Amino acid sequence: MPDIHHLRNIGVIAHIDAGKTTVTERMLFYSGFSHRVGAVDKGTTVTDFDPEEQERGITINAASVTFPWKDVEINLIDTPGHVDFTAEVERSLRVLDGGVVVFSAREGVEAQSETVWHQADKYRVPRIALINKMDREGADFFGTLDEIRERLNCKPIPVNLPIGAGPPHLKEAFRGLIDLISMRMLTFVNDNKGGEVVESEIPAELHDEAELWRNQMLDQLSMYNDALTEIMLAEEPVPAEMIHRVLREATIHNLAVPVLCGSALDGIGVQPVLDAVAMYLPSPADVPPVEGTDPKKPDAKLVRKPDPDEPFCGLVFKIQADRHGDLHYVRVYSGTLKANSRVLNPGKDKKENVPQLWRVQADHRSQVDAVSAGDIIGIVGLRQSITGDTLCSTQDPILLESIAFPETVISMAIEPETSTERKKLADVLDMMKRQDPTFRARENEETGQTLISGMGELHLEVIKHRLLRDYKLDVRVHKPRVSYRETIERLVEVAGECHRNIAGQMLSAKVHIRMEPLEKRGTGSELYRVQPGKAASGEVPVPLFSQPHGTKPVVVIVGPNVSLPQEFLVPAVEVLTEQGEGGGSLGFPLMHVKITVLGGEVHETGSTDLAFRYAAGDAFEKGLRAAGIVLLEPIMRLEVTVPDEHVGDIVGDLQQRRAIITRTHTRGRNTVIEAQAPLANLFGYSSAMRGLSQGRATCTMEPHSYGPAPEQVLEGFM
Ligand SMILES: Nc1nc2c(ncn2[C@@H]2O[C@H](COP(=O)(O)OP(=O)(O)OP(=O)(O)O)[C@@H](O)[C@H]2O)c(=O)[nH]1
Ligand SMILES: [Mg+2]
Repeated sequence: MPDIHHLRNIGVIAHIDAGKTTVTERMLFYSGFSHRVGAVDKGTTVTDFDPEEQERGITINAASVTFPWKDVEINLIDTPGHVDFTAEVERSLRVLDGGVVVFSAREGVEAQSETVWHQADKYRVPRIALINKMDREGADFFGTLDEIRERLNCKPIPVNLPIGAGPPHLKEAFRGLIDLISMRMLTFVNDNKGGEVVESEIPAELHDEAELWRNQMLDQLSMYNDALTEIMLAEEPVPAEMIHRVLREATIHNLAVPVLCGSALDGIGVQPVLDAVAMYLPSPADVPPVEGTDPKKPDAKLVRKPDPDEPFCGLVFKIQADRHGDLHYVRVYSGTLKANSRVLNPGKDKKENVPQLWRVQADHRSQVDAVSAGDIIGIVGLRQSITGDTLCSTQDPILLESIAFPETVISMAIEPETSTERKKLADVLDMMKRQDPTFRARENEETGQTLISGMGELHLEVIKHRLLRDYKLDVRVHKPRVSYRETIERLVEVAGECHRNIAGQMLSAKVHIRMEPLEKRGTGSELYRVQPGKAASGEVPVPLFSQPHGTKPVVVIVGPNVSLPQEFLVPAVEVLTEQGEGGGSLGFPLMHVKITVLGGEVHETGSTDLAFRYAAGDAFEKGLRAAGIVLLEPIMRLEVTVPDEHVGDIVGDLQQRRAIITRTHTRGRNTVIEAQAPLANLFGYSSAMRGLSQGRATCTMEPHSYGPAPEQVLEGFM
């Protein structure tokens, strides 16, 4: 097991097609992990091993590999760039310590680069940037650098400069780098033997430019370190070791982003990226201790240091189903985890056996006996845990923050052709749900149809392929449509009652509730737990959990002065929560709704647990009826990049699709149009857009929010 200081957990993140998988493939080759360089376009890379990925030439699943580079061991996750698979990026960034952000020197900072950048900001993940594809026609290192600075609002510091730009047939083709720290020229032997890096003198004609950029780098770095400033003021040479140290500190504290350049396809500039990973990105020991709460006392904050001798804790961030059983990927934050041990899942208050530990190498794996703080490992044999769950030592419980995933926006009805297929379908869908937290499937017993939902057209298309091709299920698949949600229109206060004669006993109870629309999603701090067995009277409610990115669409709380006994309050809250999760008046999932239990009436006889369940159910129904329906539809954020001469056509078409154009700006010879539009009007948009621009416009879209649907759509459901 490597020493923690020599470990790097990193993710490669970027817009689709920037070259993440190609960079990864080269890294694996130069590290000696693999003996040949695979190509994305031939479907032969290590990390795009899924046939679906190989056919489409894009990454769909985040794949992890571990390889050595000089004296460090790198756990790397190659993430997908397509927005439909953004959850893969989210969960990877949640558990990684550093990121390599890849940009295309030709396209610059694209829409999804901004999205992944902000995801990395959210988890405060230190980054280095690679400006890739320097060999492409129109590659612009300095233009991309400016965009990184301006659009991503950060302090990029180039540590190498390109020599030339563009494809080999150009006179000034991209052919190597100047290392601004060693002030040497680097060229790269692109052969099958492991790729040698050749150092030489900087050509005389490039010397001044190199000096200029080195001085800029030192000026920027001097802001972070007084000793460096003093050396510079004294006009003495700054030692390379000092530059590395200051840059490392600045990077780890998210103050600066080292920028490199290269062409992964031609094998130029990849080894310096590996050096930069080792040199500037943090080891698990460099990041702050992980924070969590005591599962029994949610207000009590706990921390665990990244130390093998601390009590064990880790987070499940991914599940991969497999015929030998599910493989749970876990980031170990503290302590040591051994095979054949027992751990606690504190969120579910369940103990779990950990029979086997596996180190995963893309589609291969090897068994290990133990793993310690800072590492990433696969566990086979867990039964209860799902993505986002904490695992910890049974003696020293700690609950870590879970991972929040976005809401689905698009649905598709599927139905089994025969009843024997039904069971098979249900099993496969269950497995898919375990693997993919942004995939939902719900069976409608009346129609026999199952509604599956996901993040976009491509997401559902990939799932459809899996069902039909990989699992050979005989199912009919309908056209995709948008995933609607419901919320309520106004605040209401209602009383739900129960007067029922059940098995000769008269049951009676009354529950008062308030139901109100929430402007935004409920946050964790608004969630309260009723502690079974304790009187709730006059008690300040206890937060259930604190989850800043809380995704509870329906929040149920108990008002401060409720004097109902716990034995009735608990079932009432349970029913309200269940009903809230069950959907609204039109059967769509509810969101942005808060329900407060205001009180209730206990009758001398007949007030039982069951009576309160009925009364709460009645209150929920009455509340929904009185509060009015608002049908919500998904609104997408679009970014269309289009040559100037086609802007008019694209804008006209967007307006017809009820789009609101939020901003336009120019990038090179193109106009970038940013807009928001209902997903319902965007089906088939990519091909329409290509038609209007003779194939020259490109577009990305991602879910933005849910907004009220037009009246006629609502009427269609009434
Ligand atoms: N010319 C050139 N092409 C490159 C370079 N790097 C990658 N490509 C090509 O760009 C395309 C996309 O590369 P990938 O490595 O799949 O990009 P990715 O970022 O992994 O894409 P997704 O995983 O789908 O988001 C492929 O056709 C690569 O061959 C490069 O440095 N120069
Ligand atoms: Mg890829």
